[in-house]
Amino acid sequence: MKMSQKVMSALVGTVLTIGVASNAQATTWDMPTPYPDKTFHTQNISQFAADVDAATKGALKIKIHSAGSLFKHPEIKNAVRGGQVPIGEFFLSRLSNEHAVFGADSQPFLATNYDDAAKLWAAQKEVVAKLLDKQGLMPLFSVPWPPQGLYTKKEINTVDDLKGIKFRAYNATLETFANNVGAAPTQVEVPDIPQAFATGRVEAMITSPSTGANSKAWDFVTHYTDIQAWLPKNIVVVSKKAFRKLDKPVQDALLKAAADAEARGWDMSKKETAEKTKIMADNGVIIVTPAAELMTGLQAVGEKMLGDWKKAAGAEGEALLSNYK
Ligand code: PCA
Repeated sequence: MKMSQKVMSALVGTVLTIGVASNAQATTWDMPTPYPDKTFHTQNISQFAADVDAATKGALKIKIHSAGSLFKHPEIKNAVRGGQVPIGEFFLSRLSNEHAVFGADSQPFLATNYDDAAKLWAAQKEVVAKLLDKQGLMPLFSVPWPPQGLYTKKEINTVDDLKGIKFRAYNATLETFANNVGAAPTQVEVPDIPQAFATGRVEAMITSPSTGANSKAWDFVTHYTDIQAWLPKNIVVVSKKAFRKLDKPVQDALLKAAADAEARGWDMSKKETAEKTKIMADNGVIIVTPAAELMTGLQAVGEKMLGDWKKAAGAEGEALLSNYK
């Protein structure tokens, strides 16, 4: 099966090369992402793909496969690593099971605004690149989601109010956080959020105003408490092997488009925060400034988790934190 697929794609490749004789170098890269088309991250990578196309005069085309349609979220990193696809986007902190430093941006209340998130990324970048390099991967760019807030079906004034609630999680850190506040976490991917609420699998979640508004949170929750707990990031990685196969000018164009995408993505993210919070308010979600008691309680959980994270992240984690501070 594998072999015949290879032969097939070699044949298809030959036909395509003959077909575009004017540009014998034309390459198309399939790029999986877990997130739907209307997500600002997906819009940003669409622009990235258009920029690469334009800058290379069509020599490198990137075809985006959104919403987990080509590979499911948990498979994307290994699909790039294994050479099934040359490039992909995923949620960086999902790799925290490999090394805790990947999860720095999901530590509750470590970096809660864009300036701190930028400092954290600056401190994190090198060690992330080093760890990915060992797997034959190279990061191209990374963009944060807006600050993470709390979505519930009732007013939440203290940590105790979260006890026993079925809670949607998107990584191990959020799962731990939910467990620490006495909630019951379940992993649910973004495209499945409305369904998970509709069927009662989950009753609450922590995510950005982007994902809340895009999921039409007003259909299934009443309150959005703006706790600004952390700004987790997506990362786009490329296989080094695929990268090396590109001509130097194409490589340079790709890196330039990636740098532009990172800058543009951070700006888009900042804009999203207010825009998407307003959309939720306009649709009847009650936007709540968190009670002091709730914040104190959540921050205490964050402190405890940071202690555990430091132990797990070892020397790399220590270096990261001291760079950050
Ligand atoms: N949206 C994604 C990741 C963080 C965010 O804001 C999600 O909810 O899975």
